[in-house]
Amino acid sequence: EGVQPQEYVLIKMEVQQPFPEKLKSLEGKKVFLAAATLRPETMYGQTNCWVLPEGNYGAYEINDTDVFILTERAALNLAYQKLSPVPGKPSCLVKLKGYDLIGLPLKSPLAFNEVIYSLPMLTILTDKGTGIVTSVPSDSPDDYMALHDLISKPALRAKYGVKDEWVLPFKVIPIINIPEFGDKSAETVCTNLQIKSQNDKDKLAEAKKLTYLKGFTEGTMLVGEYKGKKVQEAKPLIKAQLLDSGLGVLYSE
Ligand code: A2H
Repeated sequence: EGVQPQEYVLIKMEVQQPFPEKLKSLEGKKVFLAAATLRPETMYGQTNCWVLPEGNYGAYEINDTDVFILTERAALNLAYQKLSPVPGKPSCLVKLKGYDLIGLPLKSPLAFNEVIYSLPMLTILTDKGTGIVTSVPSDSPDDYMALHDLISKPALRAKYGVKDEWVLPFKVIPIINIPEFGDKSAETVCTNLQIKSQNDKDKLAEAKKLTYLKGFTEGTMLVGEYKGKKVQEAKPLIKAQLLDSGLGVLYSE
C-alpha cells in the first residue's frame, strides 16, 4: 500500500434467490458480494464476479437490511467508516470460503447481463479491496485472461465445480473504444503481448498499464447514458450515479 489512501467504489452485486444452504440463515436480508473497483464506468460490461477459492470471507451485517460478503479486513475498514451496526466493530453473521461462493447467481448494477455468476480467480489478493472483484473482460486484462483460462480449460472448470453454462458462451461486451486498441482493448492487448494465462504476471502488469492509462485519457464510451462522451468525463458522473442510487458505496483503505 502506498502513502495515499486508495479510494474504491464497492459495487453491490446482489445474490439471487434461492440461497444455497450456507447462506440460508440470511434469508430475508439483501445479501451482496461487494466488489471493489477503480473503474465504475466499465460496469455495463460485467460478465461475472471473481472470488479466491481458498480465500476467507464472511457475510457481514451492514445495517438493518443489507449484508455484504467480503474479507474480514474489508469489513473492519467498513466498520471504521460506520458501515456496521456498531461503529468500529464488524458483525459477522456467517463465515465463508471462496469455494462457498462459486456459482452464486448475481444481479449487478448497470450490467447489461441480467444474471452473472461468481467464478474462481486464482490471483486475487486478500489484502487489497474486499477480496471480491467484478469482471469486465472487455477492459481488464486480468479479467480477460482469467475468463479465457476457464473457457479454454475444461479441467480447470471441473476442479472448481464451474458449470459450462456459467461461462459459455464467452461473450465480451464492447463498452469503451480506445483508438489504438479498438472496442475490446483488453482482448487486443492480451493477444498482442501473447499472454498465456492469468498467471503471466509481468506481461499482465504491462497490459494493465497500457489499457488503464489509454482507457482513461483516450477512451470514449460506446454505451450507456454517457455514450459518445470521453471516459474522463463519464467516469465521475457514473460514479456519482452509483453512489446516489445506493447501488455503490465509497470505500477507502
Ligand atoms: B478493476 P489497484 Cl475494467 N485482487 O475493476 C486483485 N485485483 C483486485 C482486487 C484484489 N483483491 N481488488 C480489486 N481488484 C482489481 C474493473 C477494472 C479494474 C477494469 C480495468 C482495470 C482494473 C473490473 N475488474 O484494474 O491495485 C479491480 O479491477 C486495473 C488496476 O488497487 C480494481 O479495479 O490499482 C483494481 O484491481 C484495483 O487495483
